[in-house]
Amino acid sequence: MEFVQRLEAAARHTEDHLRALLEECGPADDGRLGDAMQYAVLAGGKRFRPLLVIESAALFGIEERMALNVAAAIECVHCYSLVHDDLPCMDDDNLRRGQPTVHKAYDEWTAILTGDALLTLAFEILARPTWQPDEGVRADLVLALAKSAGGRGMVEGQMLDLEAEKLGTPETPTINHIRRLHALKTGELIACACEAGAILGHATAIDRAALRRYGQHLGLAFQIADDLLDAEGDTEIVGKATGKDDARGKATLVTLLGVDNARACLEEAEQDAVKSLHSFGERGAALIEAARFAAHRAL
Ligand code: GRG
Repeated sequence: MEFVQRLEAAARHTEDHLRALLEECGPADDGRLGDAMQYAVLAGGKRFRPLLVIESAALFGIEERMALNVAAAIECVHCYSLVHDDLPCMDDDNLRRGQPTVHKAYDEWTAILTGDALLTLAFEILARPTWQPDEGVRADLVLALAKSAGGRGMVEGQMLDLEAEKLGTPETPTINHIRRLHALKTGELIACACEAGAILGHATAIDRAALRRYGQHLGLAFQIADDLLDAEGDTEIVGKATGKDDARGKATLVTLLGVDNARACLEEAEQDAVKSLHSFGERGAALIEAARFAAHRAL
């Protein structure tokens, strides 16, 4: 199967699973919160992180139906982060996935509570005993996601990003500062999606570390591609506002290094990601294609 077809299939299956999970574990009545959670989760998105969970787990012979629960949990965390990031007090965006952001379609307090509910739902999905009999695997997944999403992971990355933009600290961001910010804000959740496949597959510590490393390089490539799309992309295609980093004077690898040098960094990150898969041989083909997709994506 071509990579794009794999991604589309993973997206379809993850969405079906998310729909069922929201039905089963979402708010008990058909009110505003349940409605907004569905809006935040089911209205589009590439579902790239779910694909990474599915393909990483497949390396160890784990069937897609076992990986889908983890894929859905990580996608819930991703969607929560987008809903909160779009709020006026953070990135202040009106458009996400080609549609009004949650606080525009509803209001700010609904958007905050929707994000809160999605974040906690993610951990409920992982902790429920029914889908995975091995409690060690469940606990390991909960721990990995908590570490990647929290105050030493994605939230810390978001904090560094907002401090730079709103407080102007550090006054002169270095390339290393930006790389660290990206590693936390974008890389941690992507690395967690890859590591989760290894956890599901009871992988050796060496294979697990290799997948995490792959995810970290992939995360950097994904973020530089995002910054290039902001600089050069078309809002109609990307589904969100573009040209924002330049207009706000935001430091990114593209604004600091220029488009050509940023593209060179992107290619290096893609190659580093591929190198991390070396020990998997031909079994790593799907993840190599995922790295190519992340680096050359148009949306
Ligand atoms: C609010 C704690 C908190 C964190 C927010 C994810 C995030 C951190 C901010 C979103 C803004 C941004 C550009 C983040 C970098 C990661 C990224 C490129 C997110 C968009 O992910 P895609 O392209 O989105 O996978 P879709 O819509 O396809 O799911």
